[in-house]
Amino acid sequence: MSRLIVVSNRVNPPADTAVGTQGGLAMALSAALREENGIWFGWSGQVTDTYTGHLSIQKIGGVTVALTDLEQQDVQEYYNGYANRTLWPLFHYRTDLVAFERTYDEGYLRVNQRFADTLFPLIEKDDLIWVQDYHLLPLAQKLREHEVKNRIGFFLHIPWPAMRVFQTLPKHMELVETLFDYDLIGFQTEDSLSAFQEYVVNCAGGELHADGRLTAFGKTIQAAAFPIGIDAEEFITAANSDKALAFYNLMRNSQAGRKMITGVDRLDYSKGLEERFLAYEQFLNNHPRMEGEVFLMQIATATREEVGTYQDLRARLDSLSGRINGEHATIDWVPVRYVNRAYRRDELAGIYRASQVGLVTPLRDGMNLVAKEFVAAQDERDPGVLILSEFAGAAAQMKAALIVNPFDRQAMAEAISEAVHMPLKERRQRHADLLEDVKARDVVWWRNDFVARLKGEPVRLHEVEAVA
Ligand code: ADQ
Repeated sequence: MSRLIVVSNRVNPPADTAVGTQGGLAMALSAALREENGIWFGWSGQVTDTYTGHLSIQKIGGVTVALTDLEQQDVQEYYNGYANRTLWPLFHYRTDLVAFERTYDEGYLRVNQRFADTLFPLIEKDDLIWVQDYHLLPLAQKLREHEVKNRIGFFLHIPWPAMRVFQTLPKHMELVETLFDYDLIGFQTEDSLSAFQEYVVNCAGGELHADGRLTAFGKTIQAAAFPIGIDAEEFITAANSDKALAFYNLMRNSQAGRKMITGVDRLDYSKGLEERFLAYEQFLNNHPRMEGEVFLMQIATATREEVGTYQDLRARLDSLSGRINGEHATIDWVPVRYVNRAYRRDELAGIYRASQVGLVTPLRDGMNLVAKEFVAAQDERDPGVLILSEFAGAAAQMKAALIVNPFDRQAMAEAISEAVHMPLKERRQRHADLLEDVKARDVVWWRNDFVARLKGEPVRLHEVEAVA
């Protein structure tokens, strides 16, 4: 029987399946791995003095995981370097923040080689291999060098940038050539898929066939959009749990009748947090009567703290939130509650449910699962309003949200005003439309579609069209 091997930079299967403690993606991948008797392979998160290639195989929550340690230089050059200082900003259109350093490039290829060398002995003849995200773009090429003939798929969780942006990457063509060692490449959106196709056809001299296959570098692959979802049922259950209710009550009490506008993000420049703070300030300036009637609850968990750009961003946000509070606060009202902590999923669900507005305004985002979680957590009888950036992948599906351009401060300020004043009937209608899609295209739908396509089974295109 064929097994599924998932490969990702970090491996995080749930140790227990208790609602509220785990991310939907980790749960969905773990469920697939349990069903298909699979293995989850990746970096342990541990650092050794020198790379040993030692594999630690364990069972966590019924899932077999195979972990390898990396050495410090690997982490610096591959993870903090090429992945997070080169590819992440580039793929999010921040060419101004991209660092091109030869050592990063070398470290990235070296770690992909190490992953392939370490994974190779585990692979059996009929196994399906599913590689996740931008850390591991060249992995299939390194596996093929070991004569691995298995079907290998790749899913990119972040956007694929427009051709002229991607071309700023030194050795861009070599990187794309490595992708032609996969059988199937999945993107979050049609927009990313078209950008990739455009590059292949117009820059790499390839061919796009009528059935969507792409030929270049003497090889033919499948490429398609597979928009990721959340585990909607699990999140709805979490939102109705005792823990969520406790958080809901806590928030409602502390709101004291004021409307809560909520943002939940990793502290990342792609999430548009500065622009969001400024738009909220603009809203207060435009609508002085709303002072004391609303507040912004921004939860932003620090990530990638070893990368300087993230330290700078954190300092700017500290100062911006301080400035807005300094200018607008009164003795009994603070306009911005800015929190740098992480919360459990059931706690987050309670916070979303207590919110009148969800503000999800990334400058660029592969999908954005917070938008979907916000919708799933709402009380259908009295739902909050989702404001969503047109540059989040989720915007292609979530058309009943208030769609905004996060670079347009005035338009965002007016969307906040529209959201806080929206009548109940319209809120319910918009929410019902959004929830239908969040439930229909959940994470299990996404995973099954990708795996079926990787196995060579026809995708459920008719279902995509039906809910679109
Ligand atoms: P991320 O950039 O991490 O993911 P997102 O899709 O919003 O972005 O997922 C963030 C997750 O972290 C959500 O499940 C959210 O609940 C959780 N989270 C955020 N802040 C938190 C906090 N303070 N406490 C607890 N949990 C918190 C990448 C891509 C996205 C893509 C996903 C999945 O950048 O575009 O949607 O992968 O493919």
